[in-house]
Amino acid sequence: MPLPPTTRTRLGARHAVITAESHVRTTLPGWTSSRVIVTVSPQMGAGFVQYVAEMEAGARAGAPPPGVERFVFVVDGGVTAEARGIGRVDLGYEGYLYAPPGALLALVATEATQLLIVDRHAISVPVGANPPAAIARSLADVPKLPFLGDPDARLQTLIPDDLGYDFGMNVFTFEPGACLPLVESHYMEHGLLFLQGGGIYRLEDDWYPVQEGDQLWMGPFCPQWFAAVGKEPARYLYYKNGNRHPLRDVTTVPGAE
Ligand code: UGY
Ligand code: MN
Repeated sequence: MPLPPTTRTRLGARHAVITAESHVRTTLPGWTSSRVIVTVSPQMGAGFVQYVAEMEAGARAGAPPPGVERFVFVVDGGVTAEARGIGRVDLGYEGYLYAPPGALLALVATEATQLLIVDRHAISVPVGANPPAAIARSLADVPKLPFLGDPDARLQTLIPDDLGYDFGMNVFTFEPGACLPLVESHYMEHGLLFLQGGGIYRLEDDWYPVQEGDQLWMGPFCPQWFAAVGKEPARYLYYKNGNRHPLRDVTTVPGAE
């Protein structure tokens, strides 16, 4: 009898590791010729949805639900996007787009394409702040800045650190052996995709080997630390909510009350 299959996927109280061998594909309303793999969602306690979309050439993305803002990152392939404020733009490898609620008019794959998408309910903009504007850019054009003074751990900030935006998307690049300078614990959540290389991630009291293609969820206050292991830099893309009072940006982790 064949042994049952195994997986590196793990679900903890305030974190998750989701790896490729456990992916299950589905469809979402409005998407054509596409399959999606939802890896982070409110069903596990998260305050946002993260998913991979696999699109055939010519496939169209469904519109975000009302009141939902969207971040799109091209992992592979390319898309043509149309959004209020930026018109029509082409996004290639590691191009990205942010669209506030109601701003994304079209997203069409120009070839076989894989996207990483984050959707979340937008929280109203504080009095005095500017409303968020759509953004389309290439990751290669975003400066890499040392994180807390460490030139071997560099951060790219994809969405402006401006009160109009209620979340950020960043890319961290760690040279082999570099690590986070502290075990962080914060009310903000993360959704994460490894783009390159790998290392060891501490999440709560568990330690995981992680590599390209793996996705993580870190819920509120999940203790977290990372060290890059291997002969190439480790790079990851991550979501982080912020810029809103925590009473207006509440994530409910099941069983945490
Ligand atoms: O921005 C952050 O909180 C980041 N340093 N966290 C992380 O990489 N796990
Ligand atoms: Mn963090």
